[in-house]
Amino acid sequence: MSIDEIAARVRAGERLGCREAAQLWREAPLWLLGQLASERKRKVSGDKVYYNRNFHIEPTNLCVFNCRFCSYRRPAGDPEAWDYSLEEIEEIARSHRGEGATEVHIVGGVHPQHGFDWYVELVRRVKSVLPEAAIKAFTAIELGWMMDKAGVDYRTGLSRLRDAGMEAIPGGGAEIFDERLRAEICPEKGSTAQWLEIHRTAHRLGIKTNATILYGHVERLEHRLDHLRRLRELQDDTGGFNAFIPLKYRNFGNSMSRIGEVSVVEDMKMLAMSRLFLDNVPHIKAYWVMYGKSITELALAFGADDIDGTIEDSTKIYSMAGVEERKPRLTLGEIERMAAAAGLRAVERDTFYREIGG
Ligand code: V47
Repeated sequence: MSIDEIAARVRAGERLGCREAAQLWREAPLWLLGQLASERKRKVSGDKVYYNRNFHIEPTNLCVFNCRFCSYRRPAGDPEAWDYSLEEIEEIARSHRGEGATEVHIVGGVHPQHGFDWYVELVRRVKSVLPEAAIKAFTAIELGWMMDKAGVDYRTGLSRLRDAGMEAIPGGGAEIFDERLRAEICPEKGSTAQWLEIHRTAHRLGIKTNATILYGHVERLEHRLDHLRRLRELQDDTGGFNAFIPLKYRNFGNSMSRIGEVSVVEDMKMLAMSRLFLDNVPHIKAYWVMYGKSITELALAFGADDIDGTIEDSTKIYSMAGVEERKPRLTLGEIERMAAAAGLRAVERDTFYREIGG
């Protein structure tokens, strides 16, 4: 098939197979990918760029796992390690009162000691301090570890967390689904099957989740497409994913640093392909903390319709992995200017993509 024929099929709303997607990736000019992805984006969200008012809580950077790409983990006793108590976490939540946050994103390392009840109590306390904010908490990897350790089945465990106030689950921990590569870059970590099962269970309980991919390391195009295919299949079954977030491997301060980082052109292709391949996931997020502000502006011309949120200098995962923005924070003015630069309109949303104000 020619690129023109594939492009015509995409425009007609036909689903891309892995083979056509690979051909598009290899042979289509960048401008065409941008055009197709933007057309698709406009069908879903018109001229809108979504953002929210949010901040992160990262309870600890101690972690039972040792992923090769991670720049964030520290061993116990290290001067750069932190391990907050429930009281300290409650205090962090309190310090953000009055900012108008509609979402608290809680993720951290997988703690060696805490039991399941500790996490339930964490959610309950943050929710009681900020009842108006939605809690989007714990990657499937953290969840799998805490529930397996406590001998709680996923349905029961997720229901208990939901009853305490956890309303959504972030997309982290997916990394790369190909089992051989996963064994290479994060050998101890929870499996692909576990990640998918926890998201499936959450969706069945009505809990919305996000999905990610970590790209730009040892994987090849076929692994990226395999990853997208597995997500598309799950989404066909459940419809529970709100957003997909391609995460570019950042190479500072981790044991895969020698690999280097992929180009911005590659980033744009990854965003466009995500938008085109994942025809059943409504939102593609260009996570500005990871790309930086100027690449995020460009991402808005390659199918992204969401940039994440104001952040309020509350996350260290990417500053420790070498991104320029050491104290990540976006003002509403900056967000509006970024959207306008791309010919789009900034729209505030909540965790569930309901529009706020306007
Ligand atoms: O799972 C860790 C990634 C993820 C590096 O759901 C790295 O709205 C690049 O998932 N280079 C956590 N990436 C972050 C995450 C996320 C972020 C923003 C929004 C949402 C959402 C989810 O960060 C990890 C891992 O894939 N990561 N180290 C690194 N050196």
